[in-house]
Amino acid sequence: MTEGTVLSRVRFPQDVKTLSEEELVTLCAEIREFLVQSVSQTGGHLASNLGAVEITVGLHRVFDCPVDNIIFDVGHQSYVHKMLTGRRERFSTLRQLDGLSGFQRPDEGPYDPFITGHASNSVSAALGMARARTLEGRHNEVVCVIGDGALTGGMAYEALNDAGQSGEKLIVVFNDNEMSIGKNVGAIAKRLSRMRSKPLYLTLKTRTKSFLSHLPGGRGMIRFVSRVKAMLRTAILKETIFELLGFRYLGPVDGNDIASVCALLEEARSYRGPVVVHFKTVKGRGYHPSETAPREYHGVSPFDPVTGKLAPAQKTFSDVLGSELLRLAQDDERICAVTAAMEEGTGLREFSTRWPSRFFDVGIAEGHAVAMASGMASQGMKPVFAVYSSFLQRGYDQLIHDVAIAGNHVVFAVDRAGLVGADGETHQGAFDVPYLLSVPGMRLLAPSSFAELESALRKALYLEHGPVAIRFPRGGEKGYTEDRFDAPEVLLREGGDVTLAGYGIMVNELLAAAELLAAQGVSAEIVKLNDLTEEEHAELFASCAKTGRLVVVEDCCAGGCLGERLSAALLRIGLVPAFRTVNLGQRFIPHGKVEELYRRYGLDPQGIADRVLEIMKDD
Ligand SMILES: Cc1ncc(C[n+]2csc(CCOP(=O)(O)OP(=O)(O)O)c2C)c(N)n1
Repeated sequence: MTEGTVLSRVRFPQDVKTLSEEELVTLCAEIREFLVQSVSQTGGHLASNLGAVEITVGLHRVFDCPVDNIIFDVGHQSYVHKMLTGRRERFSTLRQLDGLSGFQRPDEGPYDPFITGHASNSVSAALGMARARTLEGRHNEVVCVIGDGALTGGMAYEALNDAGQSGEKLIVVFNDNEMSIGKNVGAIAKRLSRMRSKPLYLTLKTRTKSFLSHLPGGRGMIRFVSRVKAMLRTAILKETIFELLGFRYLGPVDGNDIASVCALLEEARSYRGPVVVHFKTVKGRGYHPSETAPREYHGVSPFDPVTGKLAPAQKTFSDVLGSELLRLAQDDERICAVTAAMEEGTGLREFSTRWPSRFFDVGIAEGHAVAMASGMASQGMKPVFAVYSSFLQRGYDQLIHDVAIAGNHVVFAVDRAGLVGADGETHQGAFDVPYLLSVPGMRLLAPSSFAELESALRKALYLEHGPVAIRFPRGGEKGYTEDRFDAPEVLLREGGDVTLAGYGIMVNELLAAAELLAAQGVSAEIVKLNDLTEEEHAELFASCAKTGRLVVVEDCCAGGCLGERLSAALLRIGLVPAFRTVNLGQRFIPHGKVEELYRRYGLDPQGIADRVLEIMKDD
């Protein structure tokens, strides 16, 4: 599609620098067309990238990557950056196994200076790089691009606070579209949008800007006018939060106007210390379906680019969590739902409209969410914090310090536990089992079906005390749809040759593996574990004593997995079956389809069966 276009001539940042201003405008339009076509095939983060086209083109016009470092916060909006840094031809592989990542990854080349995926760390990383640059006497620029959503995360303020007094030359590009995944929340977002709407602070009109930029010395005039505007703003509106923190503040300017973007970035480049450049952008810009429904097009599966029609959603574990919580909240006014900017993803949308006073979106602030929920619990409320497994990593200290030591009754609905697929390393829920099992007093439940998730939620809210986590996977249930959650462990299938133990969604792989083994004359017994914290394993140990062989299958990392605990427990009672674990190992799991990853890492039925046959050979 790109032949004969401006885009076809642009492969690397230096190509952006040779274009005329008109060609830059054309380039931005062609990039949008490419993005829509490409993401409609692979799926990915569409709306965020469409909104950041001009900012990214402007950055590559003004700065010199890879000598200059550009870090995109979260990195979900780095597609245009990838296109302009030699990776456009690989876009059909985006988020596919062994293909391009949907986030920045240093192993894709020198243009991605830092790993990204979790929000609000870009200012910290950029400041670290700036300090290293200064210590080594280099003179390259360090730039980070951060959205207003990511700016709800406390880590960003810790970094701004540090950077503001550091004197380091650092450029923070603030991409303000007033959206996180959904509507952005919080006092700072409100204040910034109020500031944007004051007529005095609106950018120069595009026509004036392009008129000025065509005059000799016009760019200097643009810089002069923006400086005067900044002074006026400071005089009338007082300081922005950025100025209070020690940054020079430029903007706000229309971030979807390439001439304004380039002019302001050039100005930022000319300053010595830390600078914030504030761009106002439209999420989903330039593609009608995403511009009118940016929340729905934040992250998409493959879709029809002509109509924009998205595939109908399948029922997921998140939906079930949301609907059961809604139902329980009807009869119990103590139930509250907490999310860290993931209302949609965690199935809480309906809850938020039905019970707005008991719904709390705290922004991308998982640590705060955990401590806040614990505060509620300390006063007798029943908070349920619905959070992705990998994002709860951010709240680990709060989990121990603010919840577990006091034993407050907070329920953690740990969504996206296990492999999530296309988002890759940063998002795989590979660590929750070890990090939750290690917390004293924590209960960890692992339902395998929709019905069991409902039972687990009721159990967590009404039969347990202290912190309780329920881990469940991304997507929907598979063949196993029963509800056998009334005991800590259950015998799912009888057999005499080997015991297979597992939990959650992996139970489906165990059942299929048992069928494969049966075809080879091996009879497998399956013990399904519902409560991973339970220390009594009457059923499991009896099974091991019978078969003399145990294989524990888990969709979590190896270190600290349940298999390790079970092997220690078996040793303690002097029962020593032939033993193997099947899990994700001590590695970071890349992006790809979950089934492909199961296959690659031996968690699919064949992989499990092979492991069993291996221990049978040991006899
Ligand atoms: C720690 C963490 N929590 C949650 C998320 C999920 N997440 C990805 S993008 C996003 C919204 C980011 O909003 P913003 O920074 O404004 O970028 P935009 O998509 O609007 O361009 C969220 C909540 C994440 N990546 N990291």
